[in-house]
Amino acid sequence: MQDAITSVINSADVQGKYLDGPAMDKLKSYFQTGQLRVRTASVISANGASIVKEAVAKSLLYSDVTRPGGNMYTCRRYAACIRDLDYYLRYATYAMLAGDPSVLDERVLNGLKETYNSLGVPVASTVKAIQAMKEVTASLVGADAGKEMGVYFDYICSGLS
Ligand SMILES: CCC1=C(C)/C(=C/C2=NC(=C\c3[nH]c(/C=C4\NC(=O)[C@H](C)[C@H]4CC)c(C)c3CCC(=O)O)/C(CCC(=O)O)=C2C)NC1=O
Repeated sequence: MQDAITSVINSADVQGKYLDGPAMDKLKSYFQTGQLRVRTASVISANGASIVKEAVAKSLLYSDVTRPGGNMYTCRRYAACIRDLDYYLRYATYAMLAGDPSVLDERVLNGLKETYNSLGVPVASTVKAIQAMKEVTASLVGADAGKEMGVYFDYICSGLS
């Protein structure tokens, strides 16, 4: 897994150079947003369960997926879906803290689409639920932090689609 610092340093190292102006600017903006990132992560971790619950209510409840024959129907599958949304929220928060999406590629998206396809988990409904989490999270943490979290929620959605 990379973060905003290692990714800038690695690319300078490949060229055998000190950090140039744009690389320094990237680091500067990462450090400047450090407190915001930490504060955002602590608000999200204190409210994780309710973020997921509200997102499910907004996007999935009483839709075809929760009815008999739907992929969330039965307690076991409902619980698996909630657990997946917990994963997405937690890993999006890690990526936001790191300022880099590589943790999502390595630990979440790797093989996920194939797993979903083989189990018949509907990707469109999953994307809808992740977008709902993005909205619920933004209303909780505020516009700037919500926008930064949105980058990583969107990253998961495009990795699934
Ligand atoms: C940390 C990385 C990680 C991820 C991301 C992950 C996802 C993941 N979700 C799964 C299943 C599942 N995922 C869902 C999810 C849903 N069904 C719906 O209709 C909804 C739209 C959606 C929730 C938003 C369901 C219902 C299953 C169970 C499917 C089945 O067994 O029939 C499975 C198959 C194995 C299992 O049931 O546990 C995996 C591997 N596992 C991991 O270790």
